[in-house]
Amino acid sequence: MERYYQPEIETASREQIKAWQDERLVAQVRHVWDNVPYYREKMQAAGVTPDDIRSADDLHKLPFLSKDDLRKAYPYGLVGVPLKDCVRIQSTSGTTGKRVVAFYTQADIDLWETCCARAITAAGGTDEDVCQVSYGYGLFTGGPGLNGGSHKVGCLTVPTSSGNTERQIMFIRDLNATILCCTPSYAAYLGESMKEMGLTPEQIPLKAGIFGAEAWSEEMRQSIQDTLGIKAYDIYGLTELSGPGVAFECSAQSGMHINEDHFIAEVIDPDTGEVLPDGTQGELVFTSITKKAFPLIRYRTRDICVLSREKCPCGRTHVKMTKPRGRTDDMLIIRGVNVFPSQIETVLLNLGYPANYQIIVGRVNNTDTLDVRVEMTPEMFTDNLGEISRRQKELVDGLRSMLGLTAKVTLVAPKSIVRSEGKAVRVIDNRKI
Ligand code: DLL
Repeated sequence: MERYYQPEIETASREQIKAWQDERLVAQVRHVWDNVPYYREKMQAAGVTPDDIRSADDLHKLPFLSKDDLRKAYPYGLVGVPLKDCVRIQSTSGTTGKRVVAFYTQADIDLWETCCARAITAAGGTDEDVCQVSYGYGLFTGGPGLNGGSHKVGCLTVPTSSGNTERQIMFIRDLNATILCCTPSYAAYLGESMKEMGLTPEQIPLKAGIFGAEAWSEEMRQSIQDTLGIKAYDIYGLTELSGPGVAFECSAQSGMHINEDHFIAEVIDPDTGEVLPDGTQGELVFTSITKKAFPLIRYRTRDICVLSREKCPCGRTHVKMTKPRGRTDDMLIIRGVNVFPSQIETVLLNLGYPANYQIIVGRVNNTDTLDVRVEMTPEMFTDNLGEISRRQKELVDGLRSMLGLTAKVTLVAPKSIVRSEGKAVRVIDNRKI
């Protein structure tokens, strides 16, 4: 039974989607003007009033909202409804020092969970499935969002939260879990641990994984799929916009459909703010058109991706976004060259290394240094120095051709790089200290 495949919405014509967006945007702009003084002041400063917004074509007239605005308005300054109508907050991990608190009415939670239910359904989930949610529960949106989606689909939900790898594996095996939701780095870790226990993909009951919350490469997808014997689907979202489920992958596994009945997506040039045509890489900007407690208009995500409206074999018509290549604030500038950690990951995985690595950036004599610590698999591990230096050279060459930079590569023993149970921390930038 596929209650959360909603073809009347998910395969609607472009005209129908546009009509929903027009109507909902006009109402949302009126809502923030009437109820959020912070927005009204920003709009007044930009010389726009709700009367100027007659359809989604007028979206570009509205000012952008940035993480800086969220910080200024913290904690209550962007709330659009009386607090008595809010039933929950969620918050970001604050790893970049910019904690965000998002507010939800019951209706906001319902639409968020519906988005997550669509994602689980698109990954083949039904009420026959056992869905283990190994994203963190609590302030992080991963656990609560997928938990709610799993309930809506009617899966038997196993709310393990993150961590305690032995127990995770025990539940997967004992309860015959068929769907696993967690970060891709934790999925890789679980896969590695099961392999070490001698489990073959055929002995693992999982059939699908719903992995997101951090950038992961196609190579990493392939490696997780092979180890766990599953299909691995990407899911995207951010706390500011509700959490996971803003966009999700379908059976085509080639980009994520954005839930366009709830969010309008634009891609802009991060330097000029100019709106770019579909198919061009730029910064993703979202407008939430249905959420009421924490409505965000033209929110700059800092995520870099490309939008595509090409016909999808799954039949869904909602616009697709590519896997975010990284964030504008993840991008490292090393000796003047732009480097995304995901590019380094691609080189390592293509050469057969696991996705366990650390990127250390420093500065010596006013020159940036790039050190990459790469973990070997147990099969690669050797004390043959000739073999190690051959491997190092191969990695240095691979990185040079991908990045145009010479990196120092250090090969380290299996399991010596700390594993992540949530979002992996791969970059240490000592230049900022
Ligand atoms: O990470 C929400 C989430 C939970 C998404 C579980 C998917 C699964 P935040 O902690 O607010 O929310 O972080 C949001 O994470 O702006 C992206 O930079 C990054 N991100 C999220 N999903 C993906 C993905 C959650 N699939 C930030 N690929 C976003 C790449 C992702 N990056």
